[in-house]
Amino acid sequence: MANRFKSDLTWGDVTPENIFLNRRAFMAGASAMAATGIAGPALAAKYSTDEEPNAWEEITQYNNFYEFGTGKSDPAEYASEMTTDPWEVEIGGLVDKPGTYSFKDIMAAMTVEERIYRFRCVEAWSMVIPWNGFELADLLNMAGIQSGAKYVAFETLHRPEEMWGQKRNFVPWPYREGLRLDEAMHPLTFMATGIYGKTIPNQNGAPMRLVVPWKYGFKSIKSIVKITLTDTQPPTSWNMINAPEYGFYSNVNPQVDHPRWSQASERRVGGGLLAKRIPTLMFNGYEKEVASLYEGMDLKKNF
Ligand SMILES: Nc1nc2c(c(=O)[nH]1)N[C@H]1C(S)=C(S)[C@@H](COP(=O)(O)O)O[C@H]1N2
Ligand SMILES: [Mo]
Repeated sequence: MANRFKSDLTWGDVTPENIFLNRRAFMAGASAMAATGIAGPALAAKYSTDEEPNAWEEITQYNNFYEFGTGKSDPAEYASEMTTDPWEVEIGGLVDKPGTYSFKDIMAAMTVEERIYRFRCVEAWSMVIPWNGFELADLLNMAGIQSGAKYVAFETLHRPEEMWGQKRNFVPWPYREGLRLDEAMHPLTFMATGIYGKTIPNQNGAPMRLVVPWKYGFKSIKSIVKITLTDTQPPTSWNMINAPEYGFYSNVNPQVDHPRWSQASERRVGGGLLAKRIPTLMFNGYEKEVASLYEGMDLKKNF
């Protein structure tokens, strides 16, 4: 456990050489790589885990993205119907520079780096994913955070003609998520635009999706079109659907069980259904980095 944060490694160090070489060739290709450009190994290291990343196929074919159906393979099957170019993100609320930003302009202003993070779904499966993207803090700072801002609200694209799941209303669309401002500004909080150095596939939330590695996966909202800074806690989809089961915070916590199942352990996807479950770590292993955000809070009450 002590080693989980040791990380002068990038995924190239823990995946087969040939893939790494391809990645280097890819990086050498001087194209600006709008969606996936990698800033360089130095930036990558600090927050990445040295656990072995899941395979591309696992990461991109076993998904939750209810806009395209509730089956794990539905997103891979249907998400190609979503148009992601052009893409605009409306940034508003308590910011100095509210407006509609094109994804292209956002990428031009951001420094893309790699982060290899553990990812833990509330359903008790997990993966290790080598994301590319930028810190959410950089984007919020670009918009200019006003002093009254306390929360950040996010919304996913609502376009039922391309997202057939939105024609059923068991989720109040658009999918919504939110963070406290200090959570949103934490350096681990990431906006992913790529995986394994490639443009992020639609089923994983193209062209940009949130990744909050110490929280259950449903907080990591996909295909974001709206970001609003607010002074009150925003409504969030799973909390609206079932508040007793899905709290606003939803920090990974092996000591607080879901009402219908234990959260003490998890199944690492790819290990096979009969593989031994692994223990779930407090804050998904990011305790050292984030515990101070919740000092003095009752984590059973504020689950
Ligand atoms: N818009 C939207 N975002 C979403 C979801 C969703 O259904 N719609 N599912 C969430 C859940 S439950 C999980 S576990 C992760 C899954 O991300 P992945 O498919 O990239 O692994 O996305 C989250 N973000
Ligand atoms: Mo999830």
